[in-house]
Amino acid sequence: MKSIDVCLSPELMHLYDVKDRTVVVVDILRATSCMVTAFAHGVESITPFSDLTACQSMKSKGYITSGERDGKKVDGFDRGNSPFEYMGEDIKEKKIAFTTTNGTQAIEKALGAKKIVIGSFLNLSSVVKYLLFGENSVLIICAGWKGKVNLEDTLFAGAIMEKLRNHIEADCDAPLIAQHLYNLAKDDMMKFLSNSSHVKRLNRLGIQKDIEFCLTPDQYSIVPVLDGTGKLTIK
Ligand code: 3SL
Repeated sequence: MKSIDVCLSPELMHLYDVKDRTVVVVDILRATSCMVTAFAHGVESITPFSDLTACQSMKSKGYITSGERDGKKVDGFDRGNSPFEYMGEDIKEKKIAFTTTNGTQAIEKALGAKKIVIGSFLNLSSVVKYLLFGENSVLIICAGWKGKVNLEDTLFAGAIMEKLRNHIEADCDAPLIAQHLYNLAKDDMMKFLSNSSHVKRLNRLGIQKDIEFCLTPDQYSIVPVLDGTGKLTIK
């Protein structure tokens, strides 16, 4: 039977060997939710960057540049990190260079995995199917916040665990913790997360509607996958 593990913070990645695993990177609020939304609206590719300058330099190569730090759009970038910025006709068939505080850093930590895919509640069932029919064991990397654990990414890991529970074995207790939390939260995730650190942070920025949207399951049926050249596509 395949197995599943959950890395609750990118700082714990040294504990995991990913070379034979499919890694799901998740940053519910909001990086991976934005990426999934962008692909659902016709973006050709997204190249993730951990570094702001490297990301911004892609502008001269014809990329849309997306830059977020501490929840805010970075000056000089074309877009920030709200899913509602990735729903227009103007992003169709475009290439995006993307950098965020935690999400794109977590993707970098996953390099070396057999496969790297992007997860969010918006494409939850598609990710579940992808993992179910794939041959590899799984690691979910929760992007967290600057090395610290967060609730919303853990809930997503729990949702995956809950849906795959009859098909996959937990490697350690992190998937079980996530699953328990998800089962407590699933009927009203907004309420469950109301005291969470990043929801409070985003509420201070006045982006309540982003939070509600990012917690809505199954809006899109796609799974972005990182290719050998470092870009995400949905081929
Ligand atoms: O950390 C990240 O990658 C972002 O998703 C954070 S924020 O939601 O834009 O604040």
